Amino acid sequence: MDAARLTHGEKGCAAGKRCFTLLLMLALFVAALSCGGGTSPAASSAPAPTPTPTPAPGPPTPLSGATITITAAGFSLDQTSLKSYPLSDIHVYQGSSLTFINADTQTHDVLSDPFGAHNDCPELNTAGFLTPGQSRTTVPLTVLRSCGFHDHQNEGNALFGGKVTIEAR
Ligand SMILES: [Cu+2]
Repeated sequence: MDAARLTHGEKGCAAGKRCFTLLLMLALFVAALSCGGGTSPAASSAPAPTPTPTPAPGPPTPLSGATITITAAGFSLDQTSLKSYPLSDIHVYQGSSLTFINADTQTHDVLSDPFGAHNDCPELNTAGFLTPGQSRTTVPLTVLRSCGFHDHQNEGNALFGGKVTIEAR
């Protein structure tokens, strides 16, 4: 079918100069089109970002535990937990524990907020007094609530504190 059309077209062109002029104009038109078209795909393809696979939407899944290291600079949350939560807003599943490591050369005393009473989450008080190099894991956090915790020896210093929220599984 295409071959037949081509043959027919060639015959038509061979008939006169007019056909050549038309072809020339057509060629120029096509050239102009491809020129104009040449820039637009290049412009549109350049900024087109590769669709990055986005992680699961919504809030991160609560942790099944977290480790807080204490140095002279304050508390720091373990890197794995930090991918989901900051130290100031840790979320764990019910029954999880927090582990505190004293990596300082001084003693520290990890207790529940509030300052003075230390009774928001009594379970957190089981971390307690830690000598240099000592670490301790709290008893499981079973009650669904939010509790701040702090180093009793640095009360009021925001660097020596954090918060944990216990969530149902
Ligand atoms: Cu205190």
